Amino acid sequence: MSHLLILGGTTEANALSKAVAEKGITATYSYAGRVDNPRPQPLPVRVGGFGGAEGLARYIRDHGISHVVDATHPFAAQMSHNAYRACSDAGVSLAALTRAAWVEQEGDQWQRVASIDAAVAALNGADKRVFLAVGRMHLEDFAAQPQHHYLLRLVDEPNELPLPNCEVVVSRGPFSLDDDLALMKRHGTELVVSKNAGGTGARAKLDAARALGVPVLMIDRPALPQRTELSSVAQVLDWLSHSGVNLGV
Ligand code: 3Y8
Ligand code: NAP
Repeated sequence: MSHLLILGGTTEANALSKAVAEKGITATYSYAGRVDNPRPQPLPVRVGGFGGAEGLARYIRDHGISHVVDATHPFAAQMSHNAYRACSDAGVSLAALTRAAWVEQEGDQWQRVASIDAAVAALNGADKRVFLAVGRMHLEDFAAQPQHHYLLRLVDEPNELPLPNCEVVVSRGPFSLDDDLALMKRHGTELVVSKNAGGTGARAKLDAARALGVPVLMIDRPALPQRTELSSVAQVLDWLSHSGVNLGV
């Protein structure tokens, strides 16, 4: 009997969830529990950490998980490393559903940095109007550069903010070019700070930056484990069927 665990939290994970549910494949969708109201899924959902790689290996054994698809965000590196270790310990198949990194295009003005810390360091200097589109979890790091006027886009209303000079937009993606153009014009954005998330859900800010002639500070992805990487739902379904999962009709 197969049972698929989807490590979710992305647009691609949601597309996979829909396809897996439609095929009647036994599966569970997993969220970390980062936001107040995660998007509902057409599969049974579990929320919260597993307790490290050991906890995930235990979850796999206790729930008869036969396959794991790591469809987490490319910056969810700890989860991806844990999934790799847990699946090899528990002897179950693992594949990642990933999306290609964004690449600089004609008209883009990117400065690439290797990490969030490097992005903080690169913000040294005179105050600017900065669209800090990296979420909530690392905002404290940017308190080292309080001189800027920040536009923050967050999924949930924040409790407190570590930045003295900022305005907040509460909005979850996927985002549109028109909305991001209007947002950046209204804010008078002079620099966009972005993780290289890839995919379609968050790229509107890059297209808006290009259209407005605004530079982008682009944070490269952290290192991820060497694992089977698939780039579409169809490839995942094919991988499942070739590793013994009955795709129903
Ligand atoms: C909880 C689950 C869909 C999936 C939506 C994708 C697209 C929109 C773009 C900007 C960038 C950011 C952030 C972002 C995007 C999708 C996708 C994606 C970036 C949800 C979701 C969860 C999270 C967690 C959240 C983080 C934050 C990061 C906001 C659901 C909506 C900035 C990443 O407040 C917090 O603690 C937020 C935490 C991790 C990064 C951070 O450091 O704060 N995502 N985002 C998941 C869980 O609990 O397991 O409700 O859907 C999912 C999505 N966020 O089709 O609907 O696939 O990438 N998410 C980044 O890229 O920089 C926003 O504003 O331009
Ligand atoms: P992370 O730093 O790699 O993971 C930290 C810990 O959070 C993990 O060790 C695990 O806890 C728990 N965790 C992470 N993802 C989980 C999941 N899908 N199900 C259950 N537990 C999970 O992860 P993150 O960057 O905080 O990302 C958390 C979630 O937000 C993921 O679902 C990710 O896809 C989504 N997301 C993240 C970003 C981003 O920019 N980081 C962007 C969009 C969406 P234990 O060690 O206790 O098991």
